[in-house]
Amino acid sequence: MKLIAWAIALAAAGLTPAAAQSPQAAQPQAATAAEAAAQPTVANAPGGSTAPANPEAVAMTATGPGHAAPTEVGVPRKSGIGIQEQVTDIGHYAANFHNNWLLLLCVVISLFVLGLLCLALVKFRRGANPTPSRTSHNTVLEVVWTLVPVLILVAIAIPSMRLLSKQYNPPPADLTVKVVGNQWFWTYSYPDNGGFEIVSNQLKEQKDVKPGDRYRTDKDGPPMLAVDERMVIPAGKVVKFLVTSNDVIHAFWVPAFWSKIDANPGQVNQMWVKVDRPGVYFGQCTELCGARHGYMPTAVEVVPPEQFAAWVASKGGTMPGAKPAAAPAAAPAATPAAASAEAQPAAPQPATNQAATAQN
Ligand SMILES: [Cu+2]
Repeated sequence: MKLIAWAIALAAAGLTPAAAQSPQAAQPQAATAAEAAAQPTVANAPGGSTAPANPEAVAMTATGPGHAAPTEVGVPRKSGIGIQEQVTDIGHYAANFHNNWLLLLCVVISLFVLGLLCLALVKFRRGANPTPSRTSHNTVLEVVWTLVPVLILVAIAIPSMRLLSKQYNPPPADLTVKVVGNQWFWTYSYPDNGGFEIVSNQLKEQKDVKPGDRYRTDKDGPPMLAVDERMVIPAGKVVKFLVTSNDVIHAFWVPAFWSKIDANPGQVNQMWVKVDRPGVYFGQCTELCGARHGYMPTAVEVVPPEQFAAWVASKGGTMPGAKPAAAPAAAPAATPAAASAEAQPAAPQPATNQAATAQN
C-alpha cells in the first residue's frame, strides 16, 4: 500500500503542468548556428530565424514569409462557439454538412421526441386517461418507426461518404511536406525542395524563459499556439502531408483545414490540403501523447507562391526544376546581428520542448 502511494506521488510530481513547463537548460545547436553565420542579414532575410544570435531581437524584427502576423482566421476566438471558419473546400463542405444538415436533423428529432414526451405526460396522465389502452401491436406504427430512422441514417450516410471520398481521394500534389511528431514538437521536411527540415517548438511566455531567450509575442500568435518555426506552404496549391511519428502516437490537425490524421510510429499516413487564402493557421496535437501533449502546437503559414519560393531559398532549399543556387561566398558582416552570430557560433537556443526531449 505504501509502495503504491509512493508511486502515485512520484507520478504526480512528474506529470504536473508546472513540471512540464519548467525551463530546461538550453542545447547549443552547432548546425543551425552555422546556418545563421552563413546568412549575411539574419534579421531581414525571409523567414530568417534559423538560429539567431539574439533570438529575442530577431523575433521582434523578423519579417517576410514565416513571420506574418496572425489574422482573425485560423485562431480560436474567445467565447467562440461552433466550428472554426474553414479555408479549404473540404472544410467548407464539412462545415456546411455539420451546421446546415446534421445540426438541423438533431434539432428536429429532439423537438419531435420532446413533443411526444409532453403529449404522453399531458394526454395520458392518470387524471385524463384513467383506463389505459392495452394495445401491444400496431403494424403501421412499427413499420414507420423502423423505416424513418433508416431513412435518417441514409440521409446522413450519403454526405458522410462524399466527405470521406473527398478527403481520401487527393488530387495530384504540387508539394509534399513530411510531418513528423516527436515528444513534444513537430518537424517538417520538404522532400520536393531539397529535403531541408525545420523544427517547430512552442514559444513560451516571457515570464517562463531566461533573460535573453526568445519568448512569444502577439505577432507570433496566441498563447499556447505560437511556435518558433512555422510550416510554410504556398496558397492555391495542393499540398500533400506525409504524417508519421518518431516515438508515440500524435495527431496532426489544423482546425481551419478540417482534416486531421494520426501520426503513428512506423507508419506513414497521408492528408492533403489546398488553401487559397494566405494567413496563419494554428492547431494542436490531438492525440494524448504524454506529459507535454498540451504544449506541441502546430502553426502553418500560407503565403503566395513567390513568397514560398523565397522562404524555401532562405532555408537553403530549392524549387523543383530550379538549379541549385551557388553557395554564398563568405559574406561580410553586414549587420551587428550577423557579426555577433559569427563571433559566437554556438549561440544558445531557447529552452524548448525539443531541448528538453534531448536531455531526457
Ligand atoms: Cu503529440
